[in-house]
Amino acid sequence: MTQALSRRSMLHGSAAFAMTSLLTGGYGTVAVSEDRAARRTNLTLRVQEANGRPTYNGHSPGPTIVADPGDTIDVHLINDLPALHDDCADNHNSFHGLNTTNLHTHGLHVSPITDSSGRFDADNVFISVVPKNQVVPCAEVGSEGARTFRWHENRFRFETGADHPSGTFWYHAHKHGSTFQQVAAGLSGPLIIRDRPGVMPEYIAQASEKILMIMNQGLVLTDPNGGGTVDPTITMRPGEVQRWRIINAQAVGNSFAYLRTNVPGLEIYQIAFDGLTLHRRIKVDQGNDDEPWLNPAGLAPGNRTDFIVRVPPDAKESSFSIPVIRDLREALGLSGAIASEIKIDISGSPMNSAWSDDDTLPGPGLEPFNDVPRSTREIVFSPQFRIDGQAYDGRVKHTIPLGAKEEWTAYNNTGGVHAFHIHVNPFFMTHINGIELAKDDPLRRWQDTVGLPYGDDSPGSVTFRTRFETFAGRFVIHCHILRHEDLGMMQTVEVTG
Ligand SMILES: [Cu+2]
Repeated sequence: MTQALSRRSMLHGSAAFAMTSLLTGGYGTVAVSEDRAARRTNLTLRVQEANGRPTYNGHSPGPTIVADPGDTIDVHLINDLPALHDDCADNHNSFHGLNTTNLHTHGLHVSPITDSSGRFDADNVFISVVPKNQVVPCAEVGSEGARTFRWHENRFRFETGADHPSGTFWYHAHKHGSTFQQVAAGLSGPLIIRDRPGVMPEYIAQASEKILMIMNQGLVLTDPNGGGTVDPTITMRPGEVQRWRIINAQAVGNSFAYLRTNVPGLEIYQIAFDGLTLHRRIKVDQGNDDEPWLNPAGLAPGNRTDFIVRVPPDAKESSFSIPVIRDLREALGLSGAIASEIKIDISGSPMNSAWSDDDTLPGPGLEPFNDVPRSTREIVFSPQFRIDGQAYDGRVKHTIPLGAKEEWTAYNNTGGVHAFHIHVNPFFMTHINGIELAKDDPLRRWQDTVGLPYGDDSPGSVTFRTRFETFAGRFVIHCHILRHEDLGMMQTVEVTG
């Protein structure tokens, strides 16, 4: 049994925590309990080949990491891949260092450098964990952004704050030059920050949960220990309510994905995006092949969505499928994309799951972002996998004071599809193509990755507001079509303070 599982069973048996205070300012505005000591989640991720592909502990996806807000997550990463001695490439924006790896906690608000003691690496993607006996004859990236090499193994420590949002996150390899191939092979896994007791409506708190990862091999119903079932059958009883946490972990082609949710026989509601709970649930019943950035349940690579799925209490026995559209091609658009599917079996005696007709949800627990920041910044996704006309060179492109509030506009003048992702801090979307999203538009929301619209004649754009909170240090923004990242579509940001 893994640590994640034993922790889960232990915590299921523990008493509910008293909600005793309201923490304001800082990262968020959330109720936190004062009588709850932060705890530690430990696990080992051994990167090893299985069936000719890199895996975590022999599985793809890796085991589910489960923690509570405020917990510390310790990961002992061991790189047992064979040494390739290929870390020094003439062109740092080509595929290289293919068996060198590291670990990124996608969407977590944690330090991009080290833990608070300075002894352990945190969410630092400039770390390279090389295979045993690897020879690394030169630093990989220019002097200003030189990588730090760790031999064979490394201990990462991710310290979440007590005010960390609860939700669906994920982890994956993020070593520049091997990110695409390693994530494509399956070096990723779910990372769940559990809901604070008493915050979610009862029908969500009581729903049984499934974690679904959209991966190169198809749609995977994950096993908490790692691995899972591709294109699974999910059996539900009349009246049953389930929570599906869906992670788009693909790394091939355009990597966009969505579920065709206009299936008769199920009610599907979106309750969270990118691990951040919405203020209102949204009934999703899309059947059209909208441009993915206009479908609130559409997933750019890296995005997550949480669905509440309900079988009407009077449903009859039936079987049907939910198509999962996965755009695996390098060309534009979604038509002709490959479909996976979730098979649904409605059977068994009716059950009386908790339900509510109230659409209200608690929201992400982040301080609302109502004022327009005075500081603005523009970046341009440009042709040949560049940002602002330059391929990644490791140097700091944006220096931002800690605590800054900024409005960013990311333009896409490539005529092709890309996905903007920033580490450490999420952002609040306000405009698409310069047009402000209405207050009640489901796309006006927090997220950490966003598909960039593109036009044939003029650049597409997204505009968002973000705060650079809590953590100083260097981290990256990049295209989450990971092939593009490896080929140079990445920049280094430094938060100073
Ligand atoms: Cu891209």
